[in-house]
Amino acid sequence: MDYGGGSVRVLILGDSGVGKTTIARLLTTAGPGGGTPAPTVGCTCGVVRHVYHGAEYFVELLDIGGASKYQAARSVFYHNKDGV
Ligand SMILES: Nc1nc2c(ncn2[C@@H]2O[C@H](COP(=O)(O)OP(=O)(O)O)[C@@H](O)[C@H]2O)c(=O)[nH]1
Ligand SMILES: [Mg+2]
Repeated sequence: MDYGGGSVRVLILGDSGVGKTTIARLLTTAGPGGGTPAPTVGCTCGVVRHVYHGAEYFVELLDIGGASKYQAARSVFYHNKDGV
């Protein structure tokens, strides 16, 4: 597949329990998945193909765990981002 538009990295950030994993599942699988998502430890990556103005983009969604005890570990995911 030709991703002529390149790749785009979007971070999904927020407190625990606000629905980050649910919206990541909706965007990447066209459905919320079954049941309550397990808590996200670290980061879960999803990929979605998006066509915009005739170009295909490879969109990486980084669903980043919001629990305060992982605060120090989160910054490793904040590099090379294109959106939040
Ligand atoms: N009512 C309602 N519940 C939601 C919505 N999005 C997520 N939830 C529920 O909120 C809880 C936490 O969702 P989750 O995606 O794990 O949140 P995360 O911790 O931010 O990743 C789960 O029980 C979800 O089913 C929403 O838009 N409306
Ligand atoms: Mg989560």
